Amino acid sequence: MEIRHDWTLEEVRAIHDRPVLELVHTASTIHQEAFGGHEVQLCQLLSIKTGGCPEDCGYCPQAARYDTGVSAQPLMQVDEVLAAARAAHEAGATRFCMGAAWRSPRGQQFEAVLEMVAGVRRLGMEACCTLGMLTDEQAARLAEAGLTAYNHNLDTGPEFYPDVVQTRTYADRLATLDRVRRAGIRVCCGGILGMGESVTDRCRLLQILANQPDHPESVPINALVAIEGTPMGEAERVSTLEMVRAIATARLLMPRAKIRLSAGRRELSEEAQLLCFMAGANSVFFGEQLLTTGNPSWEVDRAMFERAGIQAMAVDPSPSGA
Ligand code: SAM
Ligand code: DTB
Ligand code: SF4
Repeated sequence: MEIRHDWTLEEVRAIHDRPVLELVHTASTIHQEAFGGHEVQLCQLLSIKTGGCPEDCGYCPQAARYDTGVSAQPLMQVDEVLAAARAAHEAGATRFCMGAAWRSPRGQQFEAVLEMVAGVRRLGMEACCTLGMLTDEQAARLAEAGLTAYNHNLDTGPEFYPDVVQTRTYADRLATLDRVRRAGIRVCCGGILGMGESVTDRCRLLQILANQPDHPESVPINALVAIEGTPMGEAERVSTLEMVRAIATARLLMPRAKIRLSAGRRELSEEAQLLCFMAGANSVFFGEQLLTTGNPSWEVDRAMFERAGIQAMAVDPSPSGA
């Protein structure tokens, strides 16, 4: 198993385009070597601040400028968030991910998020946040509160990014990822398939992730959930094989990362999901709600894992913020 940070686009593309059964076999072998089994991490997601976002991400139902039926809500109360985290913990989730529809966090609201993070950690769960762009000081304070990981997706390759988002740049995204890393917080960074990007754009995203000085600890691979009212409302659904190729390529490039089969699982059959796990996915969002859209229920997922003999992954025991 080779850990590299110097992949060329041609090498990434050659891996991505291998005959799919050979690609899945290689990814599965590397997965076994890196993890010594096949457990799946269960992460519960909660939208702590929904809608009304000033950004213009072309896929997002929470951007204020698109008429998607999602209304702007205030930030949830700390005790409501911790009650949801407790319920997720009891249902078997080990990581709690809090998402906010912000360009970047501010003022008293940021202080409340710090309390949420500390409260989730006290429950014995890993805590993750996705709050938009951060300053160095905000990253340091999140680390101090015990944040395990920060989610900040690059979404696609840099050449296609301006077609998806105009209110910020790829460089802005990379700068926040750098600040998170320097604060000692683990990085959760991935993308979306099915936005009209080319295979080259997908390979560019994976190349950039794999060539970071440290690989992200988590790599979410989302299938676009096409939302009416957004510029991508009519996009065609991504195929299982495209998901499998992206996941297997991510596994080969970043052997030790947790690859998360993220949005879009409701549209995948049990067999399609198992193929994704065979290709190296070992993390999912757990619970019937993502942020504003649906996901398989706890019961449906537990039954699938039981049938497949897949165990839930334990909480990572390394110290908070490490
Ligand atoms: N506002 C913050 C930000 O953009 O970083 C955090 C929340 S944002 C909703 C988190 C991620 O969800 C996005 O980066 C995007 O990758 C993903 N996402 C949003 N809408 C989606 C959709 N319709 N389908 C798939 N993934 C989506
Ligand atoms: C990620 O990569 N996917 C999650 C999480 N990080 C924040 C979000 C998926 C959102 C899907 C659309 C919705 O539910 O609003
Ligand atoms: Fe706002 Fe995040 Fe949605 Fe973009 S993805 S519009 S930043 S909530």
